[in-house]
Amino acid sequence: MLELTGPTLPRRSRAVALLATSAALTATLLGAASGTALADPTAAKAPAKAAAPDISLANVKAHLSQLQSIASANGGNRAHGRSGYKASIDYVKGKLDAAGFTTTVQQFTSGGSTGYNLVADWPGGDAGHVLFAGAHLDSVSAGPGINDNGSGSAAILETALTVAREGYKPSKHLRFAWWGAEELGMVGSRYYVNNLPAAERSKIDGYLNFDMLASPNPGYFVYDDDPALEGVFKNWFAAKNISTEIETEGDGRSDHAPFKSAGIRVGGLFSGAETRKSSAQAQKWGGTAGQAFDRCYHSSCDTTSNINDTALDLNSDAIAYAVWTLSGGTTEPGGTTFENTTDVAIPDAGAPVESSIAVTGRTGNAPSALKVGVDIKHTWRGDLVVDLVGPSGRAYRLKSSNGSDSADNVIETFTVDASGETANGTWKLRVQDIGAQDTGYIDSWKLTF
Ligand code: DTR
Ligand code: ZN
Ligand code: ZN
Ligand code: CA
Repeated sequence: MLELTGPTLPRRSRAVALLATSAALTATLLGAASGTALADPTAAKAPAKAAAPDISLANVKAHLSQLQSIASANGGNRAHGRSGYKASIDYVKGKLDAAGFTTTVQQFTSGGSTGYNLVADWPGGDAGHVLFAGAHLDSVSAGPGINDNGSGSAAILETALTVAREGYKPSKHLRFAWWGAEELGMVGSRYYVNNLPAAERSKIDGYLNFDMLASPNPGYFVYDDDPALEGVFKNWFAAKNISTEIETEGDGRSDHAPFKSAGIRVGGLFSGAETRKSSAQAQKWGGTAGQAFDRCYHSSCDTTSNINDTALDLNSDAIAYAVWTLSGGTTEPGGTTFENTTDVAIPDAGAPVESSIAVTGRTGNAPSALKVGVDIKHTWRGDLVVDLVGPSGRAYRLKSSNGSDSADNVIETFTVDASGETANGTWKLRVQDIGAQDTGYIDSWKLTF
């Protein structure tokens, strides 16, 4: 630790003799759960429950654009047994693998063609209690199936990617699935359930199904198969003053059916298909009475133009709320900490200095709410400019200079959207003193994922 020596001088003229130690870099991985000695006593506190994040509509629509492109490049559809379906599986799998999910592709045969289910597990959580969210990825052969069911597939994909980006640590184990051959009669999901050992089925606390979430003339329907799961969704919409109706026509008409038949609690959301919107429904939801919720249902016009953004956005956020609420986890602010406690002298009105932390052992990108704990001792903090530099070399401004801020020290935790950075790599704290007189040093700093 630095020893501050020298005469006591007026603030601005104080010259501080700094004895830099040469302590080795101590990038320490501290896990709050590990019970090891923690550099930051606050990390030992029970982490706060994580509030569900907003799901980016832009990101969900970007997935839909990809699915549209896939259909356009493969005969205009993404149907079971066609090249467009396997290309859809490959797209979704690629995103999940890059984000750190454990993915499995389960093959089955239907109608003489090979079908594929994609199952993605988020590492961690209580393996004895699984929260499961699914959507069928196949379209009919008549069209690209962007609402039916690119919408459900893209919404749970972006929810899964948000889990990874947030570094979410659920109490329960999270599983997501994209089913094949639903349009042939829930063939893929039934194959999955029928081949799941009873002991594994009993671990599934609930299965949430999302089939058609963005119908152009949307309704807001909630599956009523399980009162508790129904209540989670109804409460979320009620908090936004959006009335919902129970989904009455769907029994047996989508991938929740095989799970329900196996005695597993099911829930889900639906924005409507070929049925016409009533006047009363149009009164409360807007849209056009007497017109089908989705006039392009199972048609070639079920393209990216067949999407209601508001319904897609609301249903995607409702999914995130249900996943976070039902999995009872945290985005632990003190979960995994990397720290450097080596003192680094900051030259007075001089060149910037840097302190590095090598992050290892993580997967995917850094979170959108990366915590950066800074402890800089200084006698006039307004002189200081402080940046976080990610492994890419991009600088993220934490603190700018302020000539009138004469207070001592910068001891603060900053929150940075570092989701554009890989988590693993060398991170740096860059500090520059741009004002003459008054000096100090980096005492320690840390990153919490
Ligand atoms: N069978 C679904 C569409 C569908 C129709 N009614 C419901 C009710 C609940 C979920 C889905 C549906 C399909 O064509 O994929
Ligand atoms: Zn369909
Ligand atoms: Zn469908
Ligand atoms: Ca200075």
